[in-house]
Amino acid sequence: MEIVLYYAPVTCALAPFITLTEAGAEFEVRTLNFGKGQNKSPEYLKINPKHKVPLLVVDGNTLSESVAIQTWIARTFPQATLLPTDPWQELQAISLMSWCSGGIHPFLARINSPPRVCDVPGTEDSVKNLAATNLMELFKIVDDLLAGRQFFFDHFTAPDAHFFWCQRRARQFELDLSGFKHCVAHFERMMQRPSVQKLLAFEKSIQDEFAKAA
Ligand SMILES: N[C@@H](CCC(=O)N[C@@H](CS)C(=O)NCC(=O)O)C(=O)O
Repeated sequence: MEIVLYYAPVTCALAPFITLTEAGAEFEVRTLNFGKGQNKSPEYLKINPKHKVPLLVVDGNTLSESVAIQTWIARTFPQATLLPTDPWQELQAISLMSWCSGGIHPFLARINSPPRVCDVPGTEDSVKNLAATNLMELFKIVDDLLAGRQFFFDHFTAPDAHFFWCQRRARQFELDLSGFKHCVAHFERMMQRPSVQKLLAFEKSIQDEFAKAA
């Protein structure tokens, strides 16, 4: 089986990178340089008209959307138990990832690029501030979920990788999450994982490459 992950530094494609690594999968990473618009190149648009990452290509078949990709990885490498085995708990995990993707991510995207949601001059700060306020409410919910726990379930599963990305992105936008002690502890725990260390080293090497090419 040939597995290819389309990825760009800093993006949510880091979640499936971590999950594939945790699965022990062999996979090739094809990196897109967003700064050079490679996600909007005719070649990439042919395989992903949404011009987004992550995109997984398995033996030539494409799969977009993080939640589907994470679920595919978990199902394809069951020995890694990347989703809980109990069916109800499995759906709870999918629910969490859907929320990361559809509930948390859109507010992070607004901070990243306010004009994509509002092009009225002078509203940029307001868009960012509203997104930050919403994110604080969402991180409080996660903080309560993680209270007394190392991970969302009784061991590392795919939603941990997905939420790790959300929290990392929020920190990159300098949101003060220090009040959310359980989220902070989760982030620190995730940072210790070899899969995350591998991702961070890979990301750095790509960022250095892009900086040289700029
Ligand atoms: N719902 C999608 C969101 C993917 C997404 O928004 N990816 C961003 C990076 S975090 C992207 O590729 N943006 C490029 C663009 O919109 O042109 C998922 O969960 O996979």
